[in-house]
Amino acid sequence: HLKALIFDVDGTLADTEQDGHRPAFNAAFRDMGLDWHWDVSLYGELLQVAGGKERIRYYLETFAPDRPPSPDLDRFIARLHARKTEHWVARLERGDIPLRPGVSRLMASARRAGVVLAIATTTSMTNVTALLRANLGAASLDWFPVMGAGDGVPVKKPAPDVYLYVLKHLGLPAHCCVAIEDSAQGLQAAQGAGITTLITPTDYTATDDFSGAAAVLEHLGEPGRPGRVIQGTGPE
Ligand code: XBP
Ligand code: MG
Repeated sequence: HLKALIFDVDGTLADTEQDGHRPAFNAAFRDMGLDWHWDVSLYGELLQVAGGKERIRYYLETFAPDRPPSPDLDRFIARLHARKTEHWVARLERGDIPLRPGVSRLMASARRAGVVLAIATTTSMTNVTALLRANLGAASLDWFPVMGAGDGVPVKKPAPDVYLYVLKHLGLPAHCCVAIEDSAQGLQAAQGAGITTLITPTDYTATDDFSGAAAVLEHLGEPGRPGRVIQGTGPE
């Protein structure tokens, strides 16, 4: 019996990466006088690393651009990432990042059916609340009694920590919940917590390995715009 729907955020609620997070990172680089630029294809590679701060660190280590002048790398990354978050929130507040098809409708019908909504994301609480507020209004924050965010758990996705955190705080066993994700990292995290997972991929994650997903759907559908079933039989 379904008791809770647990939503990933980036890629699942909205197609946030290419025209949201990516330009926000680039704007932060400019602000801090760095001549780095993450184009669409490089960003696709960097998405293998979940978490913005972790992604910056990986970029530094792998592509070895000039090391930042600061002797304290952690502080430098934190400052750069905070700047990126400001750009991201500004972009959301301009209404630049809409929800994907069917997201709002599914949330509404789940709520009517008494199914609890929750969030399990790698991004920060600031970013989640800004996305929800911008698209669904401030009252929507009350629809989610439990929100698990990246910095609130020891290890980010693909580790199951954030899903285990959400299950614990919902007080529900995994078999009463369904997770909705867009990436292989997210799928692994949800599966690691024993949760049945539905996938709606984005352009960046279209070629990910989704074996083990209950179904892979083009999107969550909208009246007159049914989502194509890519793998599996689709939701029953
Ligand atoms: C999304 C992420 C995030 C965003 C950037 O993963 O990996 O890092 O790209 O957000 P998921 P921050 O969809 O699995 O939650 O810069 O705030 O980390
Ligand atoms: Mg995602």
